[in-house]
Amino acid sequence: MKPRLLHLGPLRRSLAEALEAHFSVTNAAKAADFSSDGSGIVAVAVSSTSVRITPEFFDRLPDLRVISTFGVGFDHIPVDEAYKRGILVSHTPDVLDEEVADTTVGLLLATLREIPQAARYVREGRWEFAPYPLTRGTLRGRTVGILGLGRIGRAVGKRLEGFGIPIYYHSRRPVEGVPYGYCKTALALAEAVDTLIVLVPGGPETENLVDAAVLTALGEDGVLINVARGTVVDDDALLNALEKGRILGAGLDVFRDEPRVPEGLRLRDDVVLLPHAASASVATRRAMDDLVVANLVAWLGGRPLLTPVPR
Ligand code: NAP
Ligand code: 8YV
Repeated sequence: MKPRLLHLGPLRRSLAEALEAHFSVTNAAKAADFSSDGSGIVAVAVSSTSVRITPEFFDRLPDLRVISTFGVGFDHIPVDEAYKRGILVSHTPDVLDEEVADTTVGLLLATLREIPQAARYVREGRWEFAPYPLTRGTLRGRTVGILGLGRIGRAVGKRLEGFGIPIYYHSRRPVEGVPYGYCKTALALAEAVDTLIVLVPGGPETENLVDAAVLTALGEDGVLINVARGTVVDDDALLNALEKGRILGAGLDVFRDEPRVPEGLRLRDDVVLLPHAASASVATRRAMDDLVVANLVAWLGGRPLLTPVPR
C-alpha cells in the first residue's frame, strides 16, 4: 500500500500524477478545509505559498513526518514548530532565481517608464489625440538598493550591473565578494539610494521593515519594488507616501492579503501591480513542482531532503 499524503492548494494535473505515483493522495484547498482524521498521513505537499499552515494543524496529523512546499518562501509554514515535532520541511530554492530576477527587473523598468500605463493608452485609442506624456521615471542616473542580497537579490544585482548604475544592499550580514556597497540597516540603505528592491523573506522579523521612514528616505524620485512578501511593506505608509508625493511610484508583485489588493493601490496610476507572478512561467513552475516531488521521493527512499528549509 502506498503511504498517505495530504496535498494542500490548487492541484495541478502534472503534480497530481507525479504525487500519485508514490503516494495515496488526499486533497484540500486550504489547511482549514481538512477536518478529517489525519491519522496515517505521513507527508504534506503544499502547492501554493498562499496556503497558511498553523501549529494546531499539526495536531490533526499525528503521523506527519515531512512537508514539501512549492516556492522558496516558507513564511506560510510554522517551521520551528514542525522541527520541534520532528517533521522535516523542504522548499524550492534556486530553480526560480533567474525567472524571479528577470521579472523583478521587468517590473522595475515597467514602473519607471510606465510601460503598462502607456500600453493601455494605445489600446484605449488615446494616442490618436495626443502623445503619451514623457515619463518622469527613468533608470538613468538612479542608484539602486537591494534589500536582501540572497539568491534572488544576487541574481537581480547581476542584471543591474549590466545597466551601469551604482548598487547598494542591506542584509543582516555583509556578503563577501560582491562589488556593491553594504548598508547596516534598511533605513541606511534607503538613505543611500532612490530605488529600493525588496527581496527579504516574509515573516515576523521583516514585518513592516519598509516603513514610512524608509520610504521617505528614498526621496521624491523614490521608487519601491516589492517582489518579496506583502508583509514587508507597511501598506498605509506606502499609500501615504504616494499620495503626498514623498516617492514617485511603486511596482508590487506581492500583497499582504493576496489575492485581495487594497483599492487605494488599484486606483493609482503611479503603481504597477502584478498578481504574484514573478516565478509564474510554465517552465519555472514545472521545475518547482519537480523539486516538490523530488524532495518527497528522497524522503521516501530514506535519503536526506534535497532542499530542506534551513533550521
Ligand atoms: P534567500 O536566499 O534566503 O535571501 C534572503 C535574503 O534576505 C538574504 O540576503 C538574507 O541575508 C536577507 N535577510 C533575511 N532576513 C533579513 C532581515 N530580517 N533583515 C534584513 N535582511 C534579511 O532567499 P531568496 O531565495 O533570495 O528569496 C527571497 C524571498 O523572495 C523569499 O523568501 C520569498 O518571500 C520571495 N520570493 C517571491 C517570489 C514571487 O513570486 N514574488 C518568488 C520567489 C521568492 P541575512 O540572512 O544575512 O540577513
Ligand atoms: C510562489 C513565491 O510560486 O517562491 C516563492 O516564495 O512566492 C512564488 O515563487 C508563489 O507564491 C505561488 O505560490
